[in-house]
Amino acid sequence: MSFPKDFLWGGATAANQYEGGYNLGKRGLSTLDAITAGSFKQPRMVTCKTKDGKILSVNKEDSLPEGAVGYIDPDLYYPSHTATDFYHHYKEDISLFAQMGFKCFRLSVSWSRICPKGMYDINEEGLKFYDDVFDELLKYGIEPVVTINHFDTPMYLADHLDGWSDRKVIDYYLFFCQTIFERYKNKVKYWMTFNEINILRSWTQIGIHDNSPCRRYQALHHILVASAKAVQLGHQICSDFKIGMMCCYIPAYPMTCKPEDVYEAIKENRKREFFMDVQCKGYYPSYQIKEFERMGFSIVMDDEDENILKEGTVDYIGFSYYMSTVATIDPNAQKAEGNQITAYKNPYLETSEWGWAIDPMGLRISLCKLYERYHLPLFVVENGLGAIDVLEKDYSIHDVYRMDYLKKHIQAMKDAIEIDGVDLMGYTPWGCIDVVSAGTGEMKKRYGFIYVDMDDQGHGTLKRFKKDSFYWYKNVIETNGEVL
Ligand code: P53
Repeated sequence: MSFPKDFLWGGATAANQYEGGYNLGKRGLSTLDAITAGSFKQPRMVTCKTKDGKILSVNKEDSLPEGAVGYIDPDLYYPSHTATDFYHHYKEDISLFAQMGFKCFRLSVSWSRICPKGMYDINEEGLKFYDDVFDELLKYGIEPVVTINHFDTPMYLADHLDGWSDRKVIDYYLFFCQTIFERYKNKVKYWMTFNEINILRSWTQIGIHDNSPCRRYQALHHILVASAKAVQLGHQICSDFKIGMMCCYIPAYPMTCKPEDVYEAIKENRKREFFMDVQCKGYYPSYQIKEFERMGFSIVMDDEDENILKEGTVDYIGFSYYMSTVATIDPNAQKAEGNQITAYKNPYLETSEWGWAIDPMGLRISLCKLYERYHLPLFVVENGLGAIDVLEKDYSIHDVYRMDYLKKHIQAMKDAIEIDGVDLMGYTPWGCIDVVSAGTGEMKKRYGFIYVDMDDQGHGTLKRFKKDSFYWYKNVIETNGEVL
């Protein structure tokens, strides 16, 4: 047997893509409530109002004019507002997860549902909602795995403080953490402080108006400090808590064995490892300090920060794994086509319809690398294939491609455990039920074992249907990964 007996099989989601109910239960707005849907070619846009009252649409990756505030245009469609409506379907959905035999379920809590302004304000109705959700999970013996912050910033903080560029947000985040740690300490044991910390940027995710590297890294410093403080606080509140970090891990291979390409890959990988180094080792690595020097800026730090980072290292590494990438110094290398992140095309790999390179071996390589570098338990908290599914007349969905993708990735994890001796805690494939895509805002980029009837414009009955992969994954869990 290769997977440990208590291996956490499950699935993963996030509030802004799944929950909906954006204006229900006294919830405050989040920055993500102001981004529209896009597509493979067309970026998602933020709608905002400038200081002189003009309404603008800005690419969600770009900077916003100084002082602009989030604005919701009643004539536009914003996918987060209903998403796939976990808010009203949680009982039904959790019973479906239980049918698949989930041991755990990863979700994020919406900060502005619990603290509508993100400050020292508490919304009891919001807290109660997650109480009900956790109780429902525990009823079936499903362990909640909670991402404290998954890409969302309360809009109030973005509008009034310029989000995470303001150091005060550390205290607001800590207050939020304290509130949920105390409230849910008997229901939740597994936490992650920030989703995909290494790709956080821009107003929609961290509430900053100016995305220049200097401003971004300053905000990220505050986030790193907040994460370290949250780890310490969580352990004080409950010594049983397991608090992890979460990184978007896309390993970069050198395109050739030319030493310059190898070095290029080292540089590319540092973009992820920097965040892991700080959160797992407790200090800024020297290569990053040198990089900041060359960029001509230094992070503004408080005296206590060094110590906070040192004392607040994480218990485990959660990471998402979808694809790998390649690095080269050759400017003529073939560029990858995709909706984000990957730069060059790996000639040995096929890609998803959204251009993401499919690479199960890359998962094994990542598991080995990370385990050898950090010696911490690993948790694959996202993985999966975004694909277009067809709902047949008899409501079946034959998603062979998805089973094929997952099968190969599970085999890779198995090999990493069995042959390489990696310590792996669990596996929660992304969007175990269909959710809105983070990158494109589409519904048609689906990951789930459960189909949700909803289209890119937000039309549909929201009815749930089991895909073929539902029955397949149920069997994987039942046999603890022995039958793929
Ligand atoms: P979507 C880019 C690259 C890898 C992972 O992504 C990413 C992103 C951001 O789009 O995000 C994670 O929905 C993220 C989830 C997201 C999922 O991957 O663009 O943690 O919120 O939905 C899949 O296909």
